[in-house]
Amino acid sequence: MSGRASEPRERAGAVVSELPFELVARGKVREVHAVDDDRLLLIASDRISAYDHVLPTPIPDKGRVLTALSVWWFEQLTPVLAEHGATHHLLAAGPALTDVGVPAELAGRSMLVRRLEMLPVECVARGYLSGSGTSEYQRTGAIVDVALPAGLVEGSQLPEPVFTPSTKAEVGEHDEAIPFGRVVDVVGAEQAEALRALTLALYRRGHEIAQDAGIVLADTKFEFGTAGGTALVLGDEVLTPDSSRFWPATTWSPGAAQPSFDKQFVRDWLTTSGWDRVSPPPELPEQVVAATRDRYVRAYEQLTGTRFS
Ligand code: PZK
Repeated sequence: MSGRASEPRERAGAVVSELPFELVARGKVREVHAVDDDRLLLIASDRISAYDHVLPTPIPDKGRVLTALSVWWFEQLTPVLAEHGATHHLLAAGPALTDVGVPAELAGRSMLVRRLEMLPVECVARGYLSGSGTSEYQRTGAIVDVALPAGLVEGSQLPEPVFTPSTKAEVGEHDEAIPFGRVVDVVGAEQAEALRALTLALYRRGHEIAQDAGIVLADTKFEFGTAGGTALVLGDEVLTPDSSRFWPATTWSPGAAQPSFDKQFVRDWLTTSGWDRVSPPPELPEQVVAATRDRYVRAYEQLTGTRFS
């Protein structure tokens, strides 16, 4: 992917005139820039996706909230990583980033990270049945090679969290669940076992912290890399609503689709708007934007126990 440094670029909520780093990867709502040979800058936009589309209306502060939440989770998870001989990729975030040339207006939505060799597997942990997991389970009684007990329904808590890795799909495609044996083929047995153990340990700790804050962490996806060795390094964003399913604990009730902590107002409005889910999606009304911004801020404040500002 080509990106020219210093070229003005449109962004949700802001036009950035001076970003002196080359674009190396772009996701639906985030991008990665190269700072130097050893460091990358992950920038979270205010864009929001729903039903596989990026909406034309940004959610103010979403990028700053998700970045602050990731940074907070990296700190919370450091002891779990250490128990497994692992680390994370975060080097710095926030105002300190102006020292490496990040414009002040972008610093709050940016993380400076170690450049890793990323492992080509998405490390998914599920503690509840939902989404593609439910459809797999209804068809086969399992999620790929992970057998589950009979009688589970959409939203059920699983007897134990499970590791259901997936492949990174091409742009526009959905990730595809793969058997553990495929992970072994790709990274070797020892690394595959380490990924599974660490993914489940991180999920368990995240679930425990979220539960204490009134949030059900239904599932999440981690990405790991290495940096010139065999030790695992936790990368990407962690335990945000964009990489995980967050449900309000107060309304958790297995048997039907659970309301999303963050996106439910957006989904409800889109499904009653007459949008066909194929055409470009419509602009969101301001009250849906405000309510959704509030949900992201509430997720941050509930989890961290501190005000977002
Ligand atoms: C890296 N991605 C996925 C994330 C996107 C795409 N520490 C790292 N070292 C090397 N590469 C990556 C990372 C991280 N994290 C991750 N692409 C490259 C990705 C965010 C936005 F557009």
